[in-house]
Amino acid sequence: MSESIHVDYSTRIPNNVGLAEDARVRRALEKWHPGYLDWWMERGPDGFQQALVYLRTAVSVDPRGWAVFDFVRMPEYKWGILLAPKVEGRTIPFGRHRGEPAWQEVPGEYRAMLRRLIVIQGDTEPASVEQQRHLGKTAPSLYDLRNLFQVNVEEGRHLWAMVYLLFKYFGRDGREEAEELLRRQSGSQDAPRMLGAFNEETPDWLSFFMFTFFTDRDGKMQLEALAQSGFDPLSRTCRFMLTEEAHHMFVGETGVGRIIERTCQAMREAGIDDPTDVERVRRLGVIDLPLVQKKMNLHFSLTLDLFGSEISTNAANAFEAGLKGRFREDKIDDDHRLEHDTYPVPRVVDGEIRIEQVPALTALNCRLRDDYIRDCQGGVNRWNRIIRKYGYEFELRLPHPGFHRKIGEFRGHHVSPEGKLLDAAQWEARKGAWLPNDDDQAFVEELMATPEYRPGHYARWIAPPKSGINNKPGDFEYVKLHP
Ligand code: BYC
Ligand code: FE
Ligand code: FE
Repeated sequence: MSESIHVDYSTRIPNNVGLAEDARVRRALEKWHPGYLDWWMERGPDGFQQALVYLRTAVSVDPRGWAVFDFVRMPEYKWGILLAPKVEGRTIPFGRHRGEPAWQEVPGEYRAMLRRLIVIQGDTEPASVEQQRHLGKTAPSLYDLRNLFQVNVEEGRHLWAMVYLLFKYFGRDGREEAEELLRRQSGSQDAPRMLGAFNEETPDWLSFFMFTFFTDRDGKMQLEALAQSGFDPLSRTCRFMLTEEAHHMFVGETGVGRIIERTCQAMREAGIDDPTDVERVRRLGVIDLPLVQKKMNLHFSLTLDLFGSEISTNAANAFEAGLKGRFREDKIDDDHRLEHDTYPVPRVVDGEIRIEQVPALTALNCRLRDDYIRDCQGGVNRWNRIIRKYGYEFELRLPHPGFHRKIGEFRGHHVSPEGKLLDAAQWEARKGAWLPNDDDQAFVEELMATPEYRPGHYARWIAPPKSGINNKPGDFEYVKLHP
């Protein structure tokens, strides 16, 4: 069996890429596998490796029925290699090779650039698992615990997806990169993960939900851009990864939404009319909306840094080469070469923020970021609807893109959430009102200190979900902790 929409389980590594007939790549992956399992045991979910978790596993790449659900011990999860079906006659959709047949092998002249994109993508996947490894101990319910682990095993699978490309298409240096992906570690001094946000902590469940809402959504945008790639195996890999990514953002959006819901309910019950009366709200044992805003400010700004500099020759080169496109490139009506176009980019010039027209090719990171912000706004609007439903005036707002940035045009500047340039003293004086401060973090961690592991029960700071996973009833035991 070679390429198919069904997954071959006859080899140790489930796949639809014909691994049974590809001894070279199969052996390379089998050699890498034990190191991966060691990584999973040492840096994956801490304390739950024996638990039986109700997980979905990909069994096909057919969008209508690609998953089965069953109880699985996480180290025994079937991390498979799945590519979306080949599109016959696909051509390179953009850049200087536009219209030529899509590459089935690595184009020699772009090898280094392509490998770098794959390695960076691969590096983020295990990083997020490392960042989330302690969260099981404070889970607000078995439902949420299960969702955390679902996200974790799928991020593990995303690492496999990139490692497959490295083994299959890059030979010796690909193998070395695959080893390095297991060696670097989130937050490490000597060997940190490659991108900034993936070395930050995910210390509590509010951060986890914000991370899956904001940072996994960067994953979605980057995968969308790589799914347009003229290098067909990368495109097909990313297209299948995107089907999984949707659930990660669901976890984030509904997680934050359920926290907001619970807070509003509790405030109503207690007769609180002012949601900014933080002390009173916190005494109810729920998370105040101003703190939701602060966590949002933090995770949004950390994630914007993941788009790289607004003006970037790397991005221009990757586009011209046909390796990384724009969001929904195939739906955009233009010449897909961009040699004569411009794009508006906000920059700090002479002490003020101005919009400047810059060559569209170099502004591609900014454009993807803008598409990302629009995508985020949809979810934020749905959160605000929950608040309004309870009759509160409070509105959550995405901060200005210049707020709290370490990469790109705003690096080294201080910008308020409203988009005002500040001096260092003003920033220092106000930042505790805009980002979670020590007191906020201590409050959250104390509130969430005790997990809720009884089936059908939820911690008091979060509302139950509207429906169960795979239509399971409310008291379903999603994780059997001591099977
Ligand atoms: N931190 O021209 P520049 C996901 C470096 S998330 C540290 O500004 P470029 C997921 C950059 O590497 C999606 N360094 O930017 C989510 C370069 O260094 P070198 C991950 C940074 O290259 C949740 C220099 O600055 N996938 O999947 O156009 C859970 C100048 O670069 C950062 C991808 O990102 C940073 N934030 O864009 C699990 C897709 N930003 O080479 C998973 C692949 C920039 O000069 N990556 N630098 O030493 C890319 O497309 C691009 O590399 C980036 C950066 C968009 C990341
Ligand atoms: Fe991922
Ligand atoms: Fe994800």
